[in-house]
Amino acid sequence: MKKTIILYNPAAPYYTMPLQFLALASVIDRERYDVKIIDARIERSPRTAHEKLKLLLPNAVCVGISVITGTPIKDAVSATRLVKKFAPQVPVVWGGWHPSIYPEQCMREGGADFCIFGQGEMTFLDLLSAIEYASRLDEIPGLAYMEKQEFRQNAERKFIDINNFPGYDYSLIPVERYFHLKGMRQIDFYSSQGCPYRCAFCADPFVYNRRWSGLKGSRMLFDVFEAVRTYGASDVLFQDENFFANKHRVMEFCDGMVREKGSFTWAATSRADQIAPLDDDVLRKVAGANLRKVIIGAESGSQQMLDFMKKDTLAEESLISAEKLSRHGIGAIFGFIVGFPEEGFDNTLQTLKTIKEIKRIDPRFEFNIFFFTPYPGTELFNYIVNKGYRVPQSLDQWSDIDFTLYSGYWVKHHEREYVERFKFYAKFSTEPQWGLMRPLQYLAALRTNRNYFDYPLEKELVNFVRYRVLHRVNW
Ligand code: B12
Ligand code: SF4
Repeated sequence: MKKTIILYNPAAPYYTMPLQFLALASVIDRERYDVKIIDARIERSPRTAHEKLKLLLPNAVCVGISVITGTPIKDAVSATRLVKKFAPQVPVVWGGWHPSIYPEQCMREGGADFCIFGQGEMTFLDLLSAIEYASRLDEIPGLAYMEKQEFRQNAERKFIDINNFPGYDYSLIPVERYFHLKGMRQIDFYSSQGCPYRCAFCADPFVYNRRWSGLKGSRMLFDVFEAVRTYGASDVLFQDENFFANKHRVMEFCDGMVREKGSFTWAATSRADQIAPLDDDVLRKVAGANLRKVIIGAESGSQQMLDFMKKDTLAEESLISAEKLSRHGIGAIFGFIVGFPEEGFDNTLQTLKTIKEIKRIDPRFEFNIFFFTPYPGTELFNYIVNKGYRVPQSLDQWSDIDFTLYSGYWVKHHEREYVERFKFYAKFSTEPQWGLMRPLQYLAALRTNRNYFDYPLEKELVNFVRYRVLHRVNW
């Protein structure tokens, strides 16, 4: 009987497909091992996920857990404890972004036996064979482990071009269940790894050392079409750090989409300085290849802040991108970050002004505003530590960072409240509304135009209906 490799994705209120496990599974010898993926995000409750985990343990060779910074850490720790309680002989391996940055903390405080840092495929494979044959651990690059209570971290593994890895086997996950939860037949796809840029708030330059590798255009086309055909998908969401990092590859994909008459739409990540310089011919081509939406890390409307965070873009590039995308009928989500220590509220206001200008160019464009969170492994994390700001110290404290509620303690209450109100009114005034909501929408537009957000009664009322009465998730 084949042994089982269990891959566990901790509970969190989202349901993108667990691509990290499809990546790991792609290199595992399936003649030899059964791969079982448990995604606690799509289970009825973490308890149901734990029950499934418990049932699989007797035949398990190891349990791999994927951990990103924030709330998922809590369930990663619970699942690890469960394994230790019911099958202490089964090693628990943590991989992903948090263990890549804090392997020692994840083992000492989280109970993991091994941590894999950086790209996971080959390190996991080597570790599996070391577990099976009790062979040496100190020769496996990319691995951290404990030896007689001592922390050991091996050398970094050489970054491998992802064209060397086989394609993903989506049959390992319940694709229809993800479609249902997403509310659309959307496949998540990962076509490149890493990123060549150096943004100071992002852990990518630390985890991948600014290396990047992308599937060649022809391979990407083949794998995407295969997944779309197999599952009858109508949309593809590229979850790459930076899909547009190589323009030539994007053009190859677009040519192929047109040639093969791909009828599905797609959305992908980008930067303002990648979209702004595109000329009309290129934009016509990507629009003709069914590009539905670009997710742009715009980050700030203030040049001073863009320079501070080493974004290496110009503030006006967001507006130029908006104008060009709108003209070619391509949708966009612009992401912004405010609330850096010492940002100064006038810089935040500059960002809000930019958002209004983007909305003026095309009211259908969406936006997100996040408060700066000092993610570990980033340049700005070190900067604020050196400046004497408090940051989480333990695994438990890292697990408390919540992605919508968190803002640095240095952000003044009234400034945070102003941004939250702006977010509500600017979104509400441009989203489709019906019936009784229409007069409120008119009021919201007036408020946004005049920057008047005092006494936000409509916000309270709408949120009461949305989250208390209709029980919608508050994003
Ligand atoms: C999809 C996605 C999401 C989804 C779901 C997250 C998930 N993974 O389930 C959503 C949209 C909900 C989301 C939300 C957020 N995300 Co997010 N997200 C991503 C994104 C774009 C893709 C993840 C993915 O599927 N990658 C593809 C796989 C193949 O790559 P991978 O995950 O890196 O896996 C490889 C290795 O890490 C390793 N590995 C990973 N897991 C494991 C497990 C084992 C056992 C082993 C051996 C190896 C291993 O091997 C894999 C193959 O090489 C990444 C960026 C990226 N492109 O990776 C950001 C990213 C993971 N998100 C990030 C952040 C910051 C967030 C938010 C906080 C954003 C925000 N400000 O609101 C929130 C909240 C997250 C939370 N705490 O709950 C950061 C994480 C930084 C960190 N220190 O943890 C990333 C890296 C973006 C970035 N560059 O900053 N996110
Ligand atoms: S924020 Fe985006 S562009 Fe900047 S380093 Fe991270 S992944 Fe790359």
